[in-house]
Amino acid sequence: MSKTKVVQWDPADIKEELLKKYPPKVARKRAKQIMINEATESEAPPEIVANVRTIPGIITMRGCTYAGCKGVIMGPTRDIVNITHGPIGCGFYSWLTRRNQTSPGPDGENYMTYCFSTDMQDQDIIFGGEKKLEAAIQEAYDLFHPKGICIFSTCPVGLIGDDVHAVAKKMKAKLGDCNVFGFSCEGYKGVSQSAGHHIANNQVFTHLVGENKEPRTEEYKINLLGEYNIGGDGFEIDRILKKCGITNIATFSGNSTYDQFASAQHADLSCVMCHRSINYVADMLETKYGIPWIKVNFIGAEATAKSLRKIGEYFGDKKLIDKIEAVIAEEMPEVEATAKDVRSRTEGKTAMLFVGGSRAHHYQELFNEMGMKTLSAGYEFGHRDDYEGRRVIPDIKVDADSRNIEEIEVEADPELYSPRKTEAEIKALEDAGYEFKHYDGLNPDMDKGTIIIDDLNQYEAEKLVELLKPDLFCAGIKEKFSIQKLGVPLKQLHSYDSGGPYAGFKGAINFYKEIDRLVGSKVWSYMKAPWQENPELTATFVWE
Ligand code: CFM
Repeated sequence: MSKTKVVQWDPADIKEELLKKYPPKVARKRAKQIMINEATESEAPPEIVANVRTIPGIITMRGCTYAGCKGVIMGPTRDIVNITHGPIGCGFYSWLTRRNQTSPGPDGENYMTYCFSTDMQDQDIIFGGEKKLEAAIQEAYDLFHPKGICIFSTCPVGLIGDDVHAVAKKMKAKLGDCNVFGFSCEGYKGVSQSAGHHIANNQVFTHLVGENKEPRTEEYKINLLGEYNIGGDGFEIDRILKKCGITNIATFSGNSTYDQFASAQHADLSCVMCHRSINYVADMLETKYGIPWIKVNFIGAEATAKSLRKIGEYFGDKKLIDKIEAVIAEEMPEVEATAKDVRSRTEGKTAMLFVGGSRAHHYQELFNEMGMKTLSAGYEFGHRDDYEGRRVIPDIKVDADSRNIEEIEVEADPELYSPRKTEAEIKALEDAGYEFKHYDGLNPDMDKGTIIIDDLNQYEAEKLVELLKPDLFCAGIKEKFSIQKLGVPLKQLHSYDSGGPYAGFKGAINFYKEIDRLVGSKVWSYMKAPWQENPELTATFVWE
């Protein structure tokens, strides 16, 4: 049975359909988070409401602040012991589910396979959990002697008032050779995991960055910010960087080590992959140490080549530029051959992408390379700048929820601040079209008339699929099976299902092949859910 596309829908009708079932107040709020790209109704580009609370009762795709801090930012670091202070479920469900891969390296240190938790019980909630936390830190130290121990607060910790920072300070002093610090990243602290990113970035910058003073003598030193090595993406990017002769001092934080964070101030350029989760660190590194930052994207072969060239142009050294061109020339033929092969089958197919804060944008590069069209996309927790570009940052309203997240004061370091380029050098680059601290966001890269939706929910996801019948839906595990039951394949762009890497050149090849198979398979459309085949089940109460 072939699927027929509903072509008669116009985006305004789709939006209306999505909102139709809501009570008026909910519909009014959601209407501001559903936008028709380049809407014709107004001259100015339309604004989207983002980073606001999910309406109670709605089944959101979002995660919590603890997940953003522990799971996303600190979780991928392999030689820091990450202790969850809270009930066991919080630690267990944030343990290895994100597929951030690690490779131990010559030191052999890798705590990724352990799940550390204080396993709070009722009595800890009543009498306080600080003593238990102290004991857990001591136990972890005695067993592993790690360079660092991080403590993550879950909801009950904030509710009962355990002071994780005081415990961390006390234990740091007691242990002497282990950096212990904590995060007030209770799950409820912000409207989504985005708040957790900010909290994590602030603490890492305060307690860790800059600690290793040992000078670095390598050439072309960069930091790679916002790359978390999901499915081995970071390994592929590191392979390419190494081949080009670029030194990656610190990745924040895929397969990273304590020492990488501690040495980040030695880099001469910060390259930001995931703008949402880490732009704070890029800004702080610039303010304190004088390291400029650029936006890069290693998702998509063309985007990878472009990002490498951007790094080359920054250093401006012919040796590096030539090497980068040689690497691109060597890697691209296989990519192009695979793209050409799959395109005969993928051209014109349609996709929808709803992922956290970056991937709903970045992955459109790969779909474009396959000739596929993105009908609708959005972030779970992106901010307006991730949609509309950084130019809107000064206009973003700071609400009570954002004010709840600590802003730290960063100043130029009296000894270590040294601008990597003179003002004249920066100006010359900018005059030639080079963009520092620049991100245009998702909207300009999407076609006119496509539908951009912030904080999509279960109901709207199913409705969208029903109305637009895409060939592929990209989201996460929570959405996977409900969408597939509608007959549409779902590719997980958080964990990559069991696949990856998808970054860089080899990753692009992997992605083309996998998506080709997914959109070419009719298996999901053959499936019938029991309720589609049989009349609705009825039942009666026993007393009737
Ligand atoms: Fe950045 Fe990420 Fe993402 Fe993100 Fe995430 Fe992730 Fe994501 Mo899942 S840091 S915003 S909080 S790119 S875990 S590796 S896939 S929602 S789009």
